[in-house]
Amino acid sequence: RGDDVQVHALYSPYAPALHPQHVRINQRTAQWAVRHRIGSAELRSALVESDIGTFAARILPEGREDVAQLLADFVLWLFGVDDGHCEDGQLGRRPGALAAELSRLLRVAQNPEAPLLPTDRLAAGLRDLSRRFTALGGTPAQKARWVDALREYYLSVVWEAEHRVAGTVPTLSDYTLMRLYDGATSVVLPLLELGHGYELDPDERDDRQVRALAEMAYFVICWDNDLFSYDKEARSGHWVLNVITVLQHHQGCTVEQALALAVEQRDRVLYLFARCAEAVRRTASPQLLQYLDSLADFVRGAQDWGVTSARYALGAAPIAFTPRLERPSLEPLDIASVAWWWELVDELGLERPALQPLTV
Ligand code: 3E9
Ligand code: MG
Ligand code: MG
Ligand code: MG
Ligand code: MG
Ligand code: MG
Repeated sequence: RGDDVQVHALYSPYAPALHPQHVRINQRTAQWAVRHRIGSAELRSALVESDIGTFAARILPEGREDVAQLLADFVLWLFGVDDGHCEDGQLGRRPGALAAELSRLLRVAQNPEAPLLPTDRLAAGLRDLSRRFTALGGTPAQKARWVDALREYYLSVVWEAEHRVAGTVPTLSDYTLMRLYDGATSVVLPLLELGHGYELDPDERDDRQVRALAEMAYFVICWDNDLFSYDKEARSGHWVLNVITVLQHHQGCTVEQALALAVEQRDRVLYLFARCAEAVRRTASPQLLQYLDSLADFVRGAQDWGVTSARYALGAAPIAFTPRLERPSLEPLDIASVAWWWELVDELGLERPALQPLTV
């Protein structure tokens, strides 16, 4: 990592896992990107070198290979949008025009037969993904869920674009809320169900505690990404939002202090996730058990992919993981948009760890 920016072993209680067909999945995703000519030639070759198929193979280590393939192609497509349109592209500085283009893409996802954006390659790629989602057995309700999740991702990148144009830095609470969606984590969840051949009861999936668990997973995946991608984003020469930047800006602290704070935050949320998931499992349906397993695979998969992918180039100074947290805490973070997650501690009757840290 950069000169004085050092992350020690990160807390991660889950075991690494990888689909046995990961090499084939990764190769096919590279072929898919080339066939659909996703992004500029430069972006495409960078994406093809990033082992995105391996990422999907880590998210669905025991899932259907055809769904892992769909997920891999979809994640590559998402990077095509996030890098190509939002972060490096012209639309990323025009929130209104970005909203219009993303709304057309949303319609293509929902109705691939609609003759919208007929010559656009990202639209053609999305059409293929949408058709495959249905062909692989995705139900109308799962498809609607996927389209809705894309909509919340799109809404958050428009929010992000406004900050990019204005050159402003959101508050930590606003950043957290926006980041729950602009990491494109929620769009992956319908594929976790499809990948294991079940449909979670909507009342179980949207149960307040279960939704809190999914959101905690999004938080950890995005905070970890902010740690892994900090160098890439700081070096890019572009305005990029990242929790390190947000903390530095609002707390007036150094990069090292911001980094330590971000690590403390992701530790606290991941510990809360692990403890709450353990408690929720006691009364969970078989489908919910699988869903919780998949959330853990997603968290761990994002970590193992993040520290090894050429995209972040951390290879020379890899970050290690440890299943032990030295000072576990169930005290809430002071972040208004997500502090309610800690209400689960009493709701689920969790016992607090004996030694609480003295500082917050
Ligand atoms: C957003 O974060 C990255 C997503 C839009 C790319 C697609 C990834 C997923 C669907 C799975 C979630 C994985 C993550 C968040 C790595 P950002 O900071 O723009 O990603 P970057 O790679 O540029 O740091
Ligand atoms: Mg982004
Ligand atoms: Mg990015
Ligand atoms: Mg960039
Ligand atoms: Mg990032
Ligand atoms: Mg497992």
